[in-house]
Amino acid sequence: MAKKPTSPQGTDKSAANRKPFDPAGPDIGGETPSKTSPLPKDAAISVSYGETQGEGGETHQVANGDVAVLTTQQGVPVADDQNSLRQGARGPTLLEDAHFREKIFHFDHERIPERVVHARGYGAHGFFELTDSLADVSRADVFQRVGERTPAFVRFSTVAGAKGSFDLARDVRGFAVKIYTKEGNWDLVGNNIPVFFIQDALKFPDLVHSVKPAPDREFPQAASAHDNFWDFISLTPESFHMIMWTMSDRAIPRSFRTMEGFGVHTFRLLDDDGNSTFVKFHWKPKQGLQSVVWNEAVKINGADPDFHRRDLWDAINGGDFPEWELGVQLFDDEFADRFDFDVLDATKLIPEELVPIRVIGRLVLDRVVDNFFAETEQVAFCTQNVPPGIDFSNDPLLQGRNFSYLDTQIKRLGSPNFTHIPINAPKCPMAHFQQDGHMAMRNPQGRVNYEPNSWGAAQGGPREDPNRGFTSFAERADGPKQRVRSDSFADHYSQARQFFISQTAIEQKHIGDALVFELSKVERPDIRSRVVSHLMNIDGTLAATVADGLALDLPAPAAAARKPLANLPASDPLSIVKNGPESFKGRKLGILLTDGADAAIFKALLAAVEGEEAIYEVVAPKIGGVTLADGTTVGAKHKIDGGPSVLFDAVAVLVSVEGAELLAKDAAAKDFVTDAFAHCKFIAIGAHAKPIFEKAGIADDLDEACLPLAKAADASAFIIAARALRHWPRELKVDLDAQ
Ligand code: HDE
Repeated sequence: MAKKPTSPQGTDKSAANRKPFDPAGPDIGGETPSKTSPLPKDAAISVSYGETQGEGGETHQVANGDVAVLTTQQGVPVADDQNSLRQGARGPTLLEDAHFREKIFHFDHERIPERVVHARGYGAHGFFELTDSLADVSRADVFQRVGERTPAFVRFSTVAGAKGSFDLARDVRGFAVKIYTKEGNWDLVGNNIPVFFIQDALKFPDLVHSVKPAPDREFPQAASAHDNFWDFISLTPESFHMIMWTMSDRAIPRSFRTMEGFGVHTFRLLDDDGNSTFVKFHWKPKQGLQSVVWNEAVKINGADPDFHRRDLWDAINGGDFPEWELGVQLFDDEFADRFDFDVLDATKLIPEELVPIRVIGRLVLDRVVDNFFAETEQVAFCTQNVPPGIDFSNDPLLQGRNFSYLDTQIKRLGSPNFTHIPINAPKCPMAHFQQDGHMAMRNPQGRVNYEPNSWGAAQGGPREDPNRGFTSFAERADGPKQRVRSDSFADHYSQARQFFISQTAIEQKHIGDALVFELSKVERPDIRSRVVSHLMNIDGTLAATVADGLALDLPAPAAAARKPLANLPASDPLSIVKNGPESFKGRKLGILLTDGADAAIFKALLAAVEGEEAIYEVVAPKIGGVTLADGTTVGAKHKIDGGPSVLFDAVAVLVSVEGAELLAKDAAAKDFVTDAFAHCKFIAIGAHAKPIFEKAGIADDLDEACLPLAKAADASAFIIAARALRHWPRELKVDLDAQ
């Protein structure tokens, strides 16, 4: 605390009588480093410098035998990190204080620009393991040897929100994978949705400007529910297939672990002879697909804005390593020519029924980052990073991305040497003549930094290798220079309709609800109406539902660039509900517990959870935990108002008679059960819990997914039932829009 000056600044009449101010104060018990109180042996302030320092294996200077001495960036030991150097105890700070200047200077420069899109992300390390050789169609080294593991880093992200926004925005999720192959890094920079809003990269800045906060008011944050976005969308019919996906529950995933990933574009694979096969890449989660419901997402954002990153961190640290299969859809020119749509159009997918997915490997995430900034923030994905054996198609979106990613990394990371940062550096040998620039960590050695040269093999440096090196597919390209969109890109609605009819009834309802919600935030009625005019071309019932939800007259269908639309059949892989998990594994049970609750039932519940390889957290009236009827004490993870039921996949309410009486008066406890009920979760109800449900007003509505937890044997029956994750028929009873 600052001392009130007793004399004009700059004079220090009483200095002789005063001791220098020690912010640690006398009551810290000597645990703060100071000249007079040496560091305790277990003081956790030592600094690890990672790989970039201490290269010669030298040890840091050590105080008292085992704790590193705090130093400046120059390695100068620091004697006092609590007080800047000043002239007299109350005098001015001296410019001479190099430690102070260095520390503040560095702090002032800690921030780098956040990503222009996908700013909020979370990364983890793991590996890719080949399970089926692709040597028949690709010479890529990573696809040759079954069983071989290649290190990988993955960054998941939301698109529109700022770095500090919340995890459960209704948004596309980035699914960017860097695989450190022996022939260079392969960046598969994908999303959790297999199509995109636009067909030409030239429109990307417009799309992103429209969804980001409006430039005058800088809101809304991390949301597409506003005029600018829907204005742009309603004038961009090619976006409507993607809109069906982003209005579906795909845009509010339960976890990064429960979403698919897609390379989106058509790529090429090249074999040793330069033959090409088209390919689309898919990541299929072993955890099954799962999403939350919108009302839940809104509440999760308040209760835990870090819901997704915490989930990934906890799962990996808990040894539950998330895993995805890598699948490929392979096809040739002949298929491309006869397919109803253009395989170069990123607003279209290829249904799995037409080109089945061949699983060729698995991606496992088994290590969290050591340092968020160094790894997750500094990782620089570039779509152009492909090793020999993988190549690009002419998809205009992909071609545009190949420019954008390299360009943006220089802006973000400040130097063309961002490849020298450990997370971006290949793990295979590199040899080239590129040099210098800001922060160059590696430069050519010796006299020769050009080629061709005549210095011979020993001194002349690396040489190109036409056999091993990267080659592009020798595709013939011809035609006039022009700004046109191919007619083969013109059908904007058929696959949107296919997506919609492939959903279960509850998923279709959620799409309608999402559209009504989003458009209800749009202020201009003409924009709302224009959106519905496109829905008319997709599904008449959906259009009517949305129009009704907005109290809008049904508009005429928008003029379609191509008619008639193709009548495509439903495709099961497009639904989340049809591809859900088969167990409660990796899911989280929230147990609302009070003092005096039945110990045997509690233990049975834990055993059932453990048997399913799921996890649980205890929510209690006090964070200190509870004492069960048999005297066992149980720690709590959350106090009730800090652990709402939206954080869990299913809930159990196990209370004593007194506990129920207490909780029946508590708003947070009542929210706990009403939300679990409204979000269609499975609920286990202990013998004494009824008063809480009565006071919450839902006792008479309880259904077959609200199971009794009156005896120990009920526990396993409950967890087995909860494998279904949600009891969707309930939603039709609790949602006004559905009645
Ligand atoms: Fe990106 N995108 N994008 N994008 N994108 C970026 O690169 C861009 C697109 C995707 O975790 C930026 O490093 C253009 C499709 C992911 O670091 C930027 C176009 C897909 C990430 C950029 C697209 C993606 C990005 C911003 C239209 C799915 C996060 C920061 C042609 C296949 C990567 C950065 C990470 C990030 C440009 C469209 C996925 C500006 C021009 C389609 C997962 O370069």
